[in-house]
Amino acid sequence: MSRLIVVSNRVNPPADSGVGTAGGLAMALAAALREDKGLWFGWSGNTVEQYTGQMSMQKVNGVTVALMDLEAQDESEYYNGYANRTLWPLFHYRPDLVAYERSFDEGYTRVNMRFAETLVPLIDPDDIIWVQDYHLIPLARELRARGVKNRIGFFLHIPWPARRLLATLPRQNELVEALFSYDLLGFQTEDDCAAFIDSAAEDSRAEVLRTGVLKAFGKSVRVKAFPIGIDAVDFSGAVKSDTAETYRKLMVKSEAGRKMILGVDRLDYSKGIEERFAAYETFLADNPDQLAKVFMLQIATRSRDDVDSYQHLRGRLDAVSGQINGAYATVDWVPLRYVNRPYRRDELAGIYRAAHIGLVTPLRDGMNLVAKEYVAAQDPSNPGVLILSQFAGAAETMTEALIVNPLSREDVSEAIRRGLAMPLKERKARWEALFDNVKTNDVDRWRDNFVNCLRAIKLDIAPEVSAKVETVSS
Ligand code: GDG
Repeated sequence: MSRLIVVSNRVNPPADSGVGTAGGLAMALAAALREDKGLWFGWSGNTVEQYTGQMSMQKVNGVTVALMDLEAQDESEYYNGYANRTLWPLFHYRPDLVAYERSFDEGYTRVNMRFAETLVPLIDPDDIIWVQDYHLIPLARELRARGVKNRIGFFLHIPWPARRLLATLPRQNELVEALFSYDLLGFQTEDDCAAFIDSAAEDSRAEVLRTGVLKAFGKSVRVKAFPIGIDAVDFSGAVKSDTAETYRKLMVKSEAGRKMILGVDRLDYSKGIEERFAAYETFLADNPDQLAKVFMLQIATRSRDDVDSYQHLRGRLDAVSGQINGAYATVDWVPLRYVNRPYRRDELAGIYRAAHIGLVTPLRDGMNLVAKEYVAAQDPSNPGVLILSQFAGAAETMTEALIVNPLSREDVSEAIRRGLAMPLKERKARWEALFDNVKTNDVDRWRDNFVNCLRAIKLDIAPEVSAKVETVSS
């Protein structure tokens, strides 16, 4: 079978269950590549004075990786610039935070060319190439320009924005056109697929050849939703570990009979942490009978510290958490525990299990794996309640959660009240349906569905597309 090459911005295969602190993407890819004996290519995270195109090959936690270094200017223009100051806020519906700078755009193109130049010598004719996420949208175009004919797929981990929003991006058509150099485009949800098709059809005059197949710029591409899942087997191992049990007990002890409302996120404005704090404050204000009977634990691990909007957010969260505790704390009760240090995966599993409510309220999120991990960590005989934002991709399938509008303090506050009072029978019924979904639609299924679809593409689509093209030209 053809070899799989995964390309992503950063390459950091986490160790097996328990010890990692990596984000959703890293966990998902490492799990996929360990089984598939593939190659993972990307940026080492290091910068050098001058880019040389050299690469180091090594085995990291059971995965073969090829790493290249970039220049400091690349890091600031491509990574901290176009990827995280332009595309990330725009795709998460925060045009107010978007920076449009020509140098970012140039850095983004330059780095994608560097990725292509360095990767080309590693590609065998039979390989299939799977490119990950918004950092690398133009990569297939650059590979094609260097003669690569292999099947290339792209998966977007974050939402695709509505057409009118995308239209605010200078040269947005170039971005859409670049996506037509792929054979397969994967999105997290049906909603994202529809938004992409809308952008392509309305602004790039793409033609829908048949369901999920678009043609524009003389090329055709298959578009499909592949909702990502967690590594359910690995995670259930973490849940059963001694460390998880130690942490569960530690949390139960520190709860002292109180109910715990838990949030776990990368510290990012898209996760709605400040709005969540505000909703919790409303809950405390509206439910005086609950004071000292509950507390919230928010774990928010720092990320993208070099980007100013993240520094600003950190300051805001420090202030708001301080205000809530200042207003409500008593000598023997702290209503909000706000923690910035990361926890190991197995420690986190124990913390999830001890929580009565999993509060997952992003303002926008491609999927959100925390919602799935929370469900997977619950005790089947006494599960907690998941409260989930309607704007997380996960809400498309996790319909048995209490679905809320994260922008409405009242909505979230009422869901907290309802979740805390929910009878065991209802908690079990909701959890069973959710867990079934998390277990079945796991990361293996996500990988297999995408890779199989990409492998099948020549057989599946090419004849039909060429037939159509012939009809048109004759
Ligand atoms: C992107 C998309 C999409 C968090 N704190 C700790 C820790 N985490 C882990 C969680 C979870 C992961 O980070 C976060 O995953 P999410 O899916 O919630 O969010 P992003 O990092 O923004 O991921 C997202 C995902 O890609 C996959 O496609 O779902 O929408 O934005 O796994 O557990 N892990 C450990 N310690 C922590 O303190 N070990």
